[in-house]
Amino acid sequence: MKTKLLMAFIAVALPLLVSSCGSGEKTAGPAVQDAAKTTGVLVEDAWVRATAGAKDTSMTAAFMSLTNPGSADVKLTSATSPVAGIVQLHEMAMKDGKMVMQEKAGGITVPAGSHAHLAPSGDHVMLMGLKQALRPGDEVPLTLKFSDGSSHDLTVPVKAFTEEEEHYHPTPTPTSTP
Ligand SMILES: [Cu+2]
Repeated sequence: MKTKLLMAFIAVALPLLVSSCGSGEKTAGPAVQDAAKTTGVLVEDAWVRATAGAKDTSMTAAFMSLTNPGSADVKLTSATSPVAGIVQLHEMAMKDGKMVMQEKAGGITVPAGSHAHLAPSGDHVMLMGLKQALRPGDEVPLTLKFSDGSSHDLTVPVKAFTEEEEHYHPTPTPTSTP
């Protein structure tokens, strides 16, 4: 009887636990990768920021949630995309009181049994030297390579350039005169 209850609890609670992290944005829609090919790190909710409306249309960034179900840390070590001349792994850092982005030495660690969230104002996959404009609704091929030797070929949706622009280009808050 007790065992039965416990099993029921596990069946209900486990999916919740697994999905509880990074569930803030559930706008990504269906999974962007073939689950059958998944090894090592899981990639979820990947998206690329559209260049439409951006000040600098030669570069943009990809964001995603990475989950490492294994017992050893894994690093995202590199990424490539046919739409970009250069792809780098970036982090945001405070320099002289200003948030700047810079290449993340050694890659982005996905801790064992945990997550890494690539998000605006945090770590991101930087796409530079874009060969085309990226509009909402477009899809961008993106290949991720991990330190465990695995790689993921993704098709990542492009989403509208929104308020996170201010993390890259701080602008004064509009003030309304009383
Ligand atoms: Cu960057």
